[in-house]
Amino acid sequence: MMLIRKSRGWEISERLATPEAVMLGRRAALGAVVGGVGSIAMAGSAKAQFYKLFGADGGGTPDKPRKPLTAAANEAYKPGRAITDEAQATTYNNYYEFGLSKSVHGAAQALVTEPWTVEFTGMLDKPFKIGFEDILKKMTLEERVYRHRCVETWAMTVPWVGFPLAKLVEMAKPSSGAKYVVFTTLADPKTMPGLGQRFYPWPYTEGLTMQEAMNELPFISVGMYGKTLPAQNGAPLRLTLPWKYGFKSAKSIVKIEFTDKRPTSFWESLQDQEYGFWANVNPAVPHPRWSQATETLLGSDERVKTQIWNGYGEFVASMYTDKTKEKLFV
Ligand SMILES: Nc1nc2c(c(=O)[nH]1)N[C@H]1C(S)=C(S)[C@@H](COP(=O)(O)O)O[C@H]1N2
Ligand SMILES: [Mo]
Repeated sequence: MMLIRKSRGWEISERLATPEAVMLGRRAALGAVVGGVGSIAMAGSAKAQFYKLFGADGGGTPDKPRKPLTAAANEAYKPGRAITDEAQATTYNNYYEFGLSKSVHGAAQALVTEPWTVEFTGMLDKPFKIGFEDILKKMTLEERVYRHRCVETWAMTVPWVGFPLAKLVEMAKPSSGAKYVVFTTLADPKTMPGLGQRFYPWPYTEGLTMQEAMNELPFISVGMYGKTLPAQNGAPLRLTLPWKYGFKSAKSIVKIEFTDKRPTSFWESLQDQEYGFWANVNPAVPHPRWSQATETLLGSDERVKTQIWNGYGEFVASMYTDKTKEKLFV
């Protein structure tokens, strides 16, 4: 199946550099299939179950229509390289809730994004819930072309439509004692077959310091390529943190919490030696199991040099000058 499929260039990098999926997920998924266990009801043959878990049926289901969503381009963040083909960016994904392969776009069409509510909780003036459409009404949309660098060494360049995370934080009015903001992703066992893998610490969570959250770069994306987000890229709203490894950019956010305790994220709680809190891109600091010196752009076979802070040092490096003892690049 997956292993004998003919690879295109960028899929080779997946095979070589997805050891976390290989080590943790795929083995666990195979166990689940062979053992017939799993918390979700899965009708059909073992093969169908296999495809469900891996999201390998991705090609079969076309994307739901996306609404046009355009906004004025903010030119302050020059990507310095060509925009990735939309077809690549929307068919080569990491969204483990829908399966462990890169081809989860079909499976992800089961995501229900209307209605969508985001809960604000923890250390803030007054906890509240707000509908996605009501958030949009309060925000001024802009387009930003950002580089994206996955810890697995693939990369892309995407025109996102959205608004600064700082605006959302301001709207929530966190209390002065809040030091971190934590993002929680939807975890719906009815539509997300990946949740059947009990091995993973669902729901997917990620966090930032308040200082990071208020920096100008963190972006809440609600669209890409002039349209609303496809399910597989994290509809209806996701984080976009261009100087950090991609796993920090949590998708399909349902909860935002302010706290004074540093959170432990999904990946950190699985393997803290490999996926830490900071996860800032640095070509000079290898992942424990592979080099981070170069990356493959989706749609190309070539490897190009990775830049420290993924090229965004002028905006973010100053936040870390007093943290030299921290594991900033894991
Ligand atoms: N909820 C959730 N968010 C997630 C992930 C995930 O599996 N689940 N994968 C992360 C990883 S590893 C990357 S590289 C990016 C991929 O975003 P993309 O599919 O839009 O390229 O999403 C991040 N956000
Ligand atoms: Mo990633």
